[in-house]
Amino acid sequence: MNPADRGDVVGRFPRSDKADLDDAVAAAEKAYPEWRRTPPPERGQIILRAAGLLKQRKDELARLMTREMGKVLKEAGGDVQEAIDMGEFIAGMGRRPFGEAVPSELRDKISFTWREPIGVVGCITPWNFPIAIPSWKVFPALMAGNAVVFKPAEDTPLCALRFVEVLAEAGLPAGVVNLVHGLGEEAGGALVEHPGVRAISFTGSAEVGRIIAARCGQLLKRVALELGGKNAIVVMDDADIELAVEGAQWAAFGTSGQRCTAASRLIVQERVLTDFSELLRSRAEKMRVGSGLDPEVEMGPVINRKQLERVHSYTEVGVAERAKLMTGGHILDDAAHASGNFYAPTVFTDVTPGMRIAQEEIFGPTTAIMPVASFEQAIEYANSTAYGLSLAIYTRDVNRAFKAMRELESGIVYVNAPTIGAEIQTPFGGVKNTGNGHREAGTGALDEFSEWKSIYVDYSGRLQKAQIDTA
Ligand code: UN1
Repeated sequence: MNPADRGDVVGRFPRSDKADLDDAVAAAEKAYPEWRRTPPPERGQIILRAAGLLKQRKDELARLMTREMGKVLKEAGGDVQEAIDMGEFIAGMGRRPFGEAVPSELRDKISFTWREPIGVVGCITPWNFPIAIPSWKVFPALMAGNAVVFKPAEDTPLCALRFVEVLAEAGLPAGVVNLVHGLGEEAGGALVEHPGVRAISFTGSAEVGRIIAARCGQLLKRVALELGGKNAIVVMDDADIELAVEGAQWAAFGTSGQRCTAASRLIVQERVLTDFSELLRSRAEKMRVGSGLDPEVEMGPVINRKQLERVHSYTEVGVAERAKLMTGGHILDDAAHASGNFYAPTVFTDVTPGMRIAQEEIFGPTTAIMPVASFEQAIEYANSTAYGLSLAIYTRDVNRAFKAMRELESGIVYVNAPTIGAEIQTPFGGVKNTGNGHREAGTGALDEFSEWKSIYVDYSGRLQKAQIDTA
């Protein structure tokens, strides 16, 4: 259903079960040996063609995405663009070194490494970046020579289908990527359990990530997790305040706050607190909320009714915790909004680190201003959550900026830019409960999806003993 208009049915999709999943894995296992032997430059050609098709269809896919999951058209275009970028970037990897030549300690002996695929890998993706995130997983998995079973979120099956159609049209052999729709517990669970699937790459909530990690632990399966965030923007009193407010608005309310990189905390030094808060309030109150297909609209709906209620429940939590509600805090149910899942841009202030609204990921258009006295306190607050994905600082003091880069506990740090907007050529991921140490995209994009093989060749014609003959 279109989250901006629940009467608009976007499509009907199968609720696949274990039997469908078994078929998908069987198809992947069948296609794998041939794909594994396909030279990486040839794999790259297919990925590059897929990126080209995404480029041709960017506008059409963006419209479909907006209708399916709600983000405004410009952002949906950005989502498709991120997949195009990823495709072009990964395609080029097919002609780059796939290993290292390593000196041996012995004469007439050489060692080298190469990457090998893992086998059949499972990719489980969320609805908030319904084309970009699949591209971060599926393109590198393919480049590394794996076959894929792809289980997208049940809220965005159509974007996933279009993405896979593009791969087929680009010439990917049948069975190399297999799409399975359905629910997390059912289709996703069967994917995690399947003995033929050697690795799982999951982006979603920390709650589900924990369950998947526990199962993969028992099954000794590789698992890469990209989980939640409770990202913050620190605003120092020497910052360009208008720039900081503009950044905060974009990071808090872009994609209706439904990014794992969204700025749900704004840590502001006392001297600029009033100016910052008032400017943000007035910007939030002027935001046009509605269908993302309308070019005038700045913020779309949240994904579904359940999530809308969850977002509102956090407003109630914040009020009960005695945070001060500055603006928003309600479901928009006037005639223009009643048929969609719309929430008013919401700003709390006087928030302290112990409050739940300062600790838990809300995944909606709610942000919390936290006043601080000093730079040191700001860093302490920024690091005071279980997550560590994206943190930002606005300051014109170069010493503070560099100290922040070192002290902020997150996989991504921004200086004078908001917490959202990572580019695919840089590693993406976080520390602490945001994940389990893996990164997506960037120059290490293939790491998640490949095994290193170390090869030694002794051409001396005699037995040489490492560690012993060298003494
Ligand atoms: C996400 O929300 O899961 O940095 C990904 C960003 C985007 C990706 C967000 N490029 O905000």
